[in-house]
Amino acid sequence: MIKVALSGASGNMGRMLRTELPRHGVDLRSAGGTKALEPLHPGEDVMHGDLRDPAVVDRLLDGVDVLIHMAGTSVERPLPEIIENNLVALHQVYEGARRHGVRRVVTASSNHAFGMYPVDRPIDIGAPYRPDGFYGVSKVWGEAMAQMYWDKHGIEGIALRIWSCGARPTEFRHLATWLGHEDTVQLMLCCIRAQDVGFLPVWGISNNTRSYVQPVACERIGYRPVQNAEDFAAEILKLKNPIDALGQKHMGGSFASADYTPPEGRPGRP
Ligand code: 15L
Repeated sequence: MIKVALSGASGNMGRMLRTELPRHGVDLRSAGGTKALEPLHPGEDVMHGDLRDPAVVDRLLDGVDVLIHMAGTSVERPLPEIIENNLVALHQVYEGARRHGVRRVVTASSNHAFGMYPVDRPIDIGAPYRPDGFYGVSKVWGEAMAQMYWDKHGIEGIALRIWSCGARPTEFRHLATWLGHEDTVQLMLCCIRAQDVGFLPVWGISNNTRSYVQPVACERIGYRPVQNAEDFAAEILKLKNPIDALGQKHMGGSFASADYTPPEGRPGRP
């Protein structure tokens, strides 16, 4: 049986996956960060700790075939924090994967590595990066790490470019970016079970009519999303869009318009 470790198990996605993956037969070890996880049932394989510490990484990866790495900073934050959590910790995780012979690392990449694309034309999986902040830049770096550890050390890597994971869409942007929970679980099971992926970037998104990416499916791992945010459009369209006008023009939404230099403030402008 494949042994799977899940980091970031106390985060939004992590909490859901920690409950759902074992229901689908996954032998799971779940790791939280600073706070201990309350076991969901007696004997649940849980741990916690700071992944910048190699001893913590060793506990996480002992006997593990596949790591689902969801830990890290998941929003825009000051650069030093992002460097510690998304670069330094990821490096420790990958070195631990080498020590323990982990076969595959599935990392949480993000749509924010592409957030400066305008929303008017869908992008495909080969689109060049256009990050919308330092968080997005850290995800570009994470994808490069995954590629390098596959090419140099033979550790397979799936970079999941996650859009907006949630139980349901709650705002206008989500009509394009939603990743429903049923699809998330299907996606993770595909990432665990697919054969010989090497390094592979995959969109983490549902089958949304207004999707910012095409195609949404990943045939290589057998991921065929079935949820569609359009089913919620009638109620979402009644709500005020919380994103400002500039953010609405970019795939990254509010991440794109934060700390943005307008044309008149750019170099070479009078
Ligand atoms: C992400 O990458 C973030 O982790 C999450 O907080 C959301 O902002 C999401 O993207 C999104 O773009 O909706």
